[in-house]
Amino acid sequence: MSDAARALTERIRERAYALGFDLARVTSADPFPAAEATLKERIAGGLMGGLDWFTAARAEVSCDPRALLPSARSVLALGTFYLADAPRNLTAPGDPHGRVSCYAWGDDYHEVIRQRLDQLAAYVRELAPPGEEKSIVFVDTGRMVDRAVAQRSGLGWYGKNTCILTKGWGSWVFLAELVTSLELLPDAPVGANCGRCEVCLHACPTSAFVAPYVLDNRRCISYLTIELRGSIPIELRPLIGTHIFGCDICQQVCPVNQVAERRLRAAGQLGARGERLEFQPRAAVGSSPALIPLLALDADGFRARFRHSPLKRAKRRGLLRNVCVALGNLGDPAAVPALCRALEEDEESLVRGHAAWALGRIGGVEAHAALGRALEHEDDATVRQEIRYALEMLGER
Ligand code: B12
Repeated sequence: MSDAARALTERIRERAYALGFDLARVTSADPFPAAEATLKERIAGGLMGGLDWFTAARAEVSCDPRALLPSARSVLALGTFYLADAPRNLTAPGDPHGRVSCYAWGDDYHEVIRQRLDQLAAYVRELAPPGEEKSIVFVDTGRMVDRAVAQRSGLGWYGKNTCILTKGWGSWVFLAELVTSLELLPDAPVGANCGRCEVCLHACPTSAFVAPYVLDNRRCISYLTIELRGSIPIELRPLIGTHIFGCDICQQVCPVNQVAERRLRAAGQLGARGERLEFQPRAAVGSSPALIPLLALDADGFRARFRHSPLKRAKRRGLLRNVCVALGNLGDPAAVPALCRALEEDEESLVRGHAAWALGRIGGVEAHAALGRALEHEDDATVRQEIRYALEMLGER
């Protein structure tokens, strides 16, 4: 590796830090055969169930940087710390609140990081002789296997919960990449691992970990509350608790994260003064939003409230479905009038069906009456089935 490549790598790394990235490591643009084999195995085994876009063909492309940029020589792996301090649950009797995963409290990271990546790519272009450099950037949605890149570049190591853990920031980092035709100096992977610790595997309320490093997507609360478009399987609903968008449990219980959080707090990088403004809870989202008002959101209200927030991904129908499940799990009778309105008036059958389930869980005279009324005029077969199930739940009490 020439001194010029070494110097170039350092300049790009420095600029990445100056732009707000917290970690920047380099790996070659060689393929990731082990990741490709794992991805294909998981897809074939149904563990990526529900993510129809995650096909074997996609796995091949995402594990080969040169399939994405034929002239690629290096990949710059980038990490951005996002944890912020905020009350996680504000629920009080008569005022039920839900939980939002902390990656979604602030501005949408895709937008924030994309801007920084574009600035970094422009800088890299300036450094290279005209016409000689090509690069592409990725954050999350791109066809790049983010965690495998992070692991090989030494940005972090695989935790048993499948998240990439880093020395300074725990797993509270977003991953992104710049794939470039420039020759940069590669870093070595880190030797760390989870040892005998399996805390995360046992903490998952839905038992989504089939084994260490193996997640069954179909049981993960993050999938169920963000990516799943249809009905949440009835047997999993009680296990979701008050999560209305994503879940952090397998990260919160991780001892590596707990040590990192304590260290960051002591160093003033976590807590009132040290946090990144962009990932602080937005007023419209917060870390623990009141649930009853969310049920009253119409399409325009939803768009306005979640415009630059990751929550928009769930769409109105998905978020209100989750709100119903959380209210059913909390069992607070204060939610009954709003749930009755959702059952009888919401335009989305998905929301009406989950409102029925929640009313069945909470019970009471008003809930019972609304379910009976709805059964008389509901046309949708799935919602009718949900209502009958809810009435059965009430009958069993
Ligand atoms: C699909 C997806 C999901 C799916 C998960 C499906 C799945 N089983 O992976 C769902 C919607 C459930 C999800 C949830 C979450 N996600 Co997501 N997700 C992705 C996405 C788009 C692809 C991930 C992927 O390739 N999965 C395929 C599986 C097979 O990969 P894997 O689990 O990493 O498998 C590797 C390891 O298991 C390892 N391995 C296998 N066996 C063994 C054995 C040993 C001994 C070792 C050491 C390693 C090892 O090799 C595999 C291949 O690399 C990436 C973005 C991207 N473009 O990469 C973000 C990404 C992984 N998600 C991210 C985040 C933040 C989350 C959530 C924390 C969000 C939340 N709070 O709700 C949760 C975490 C859940 C969890 N424990 O993984 C971050 C993770 C950052 C990090 N520090 O790791 C990413 C990288 C997005 C980003 N750009 O920042 N996600």
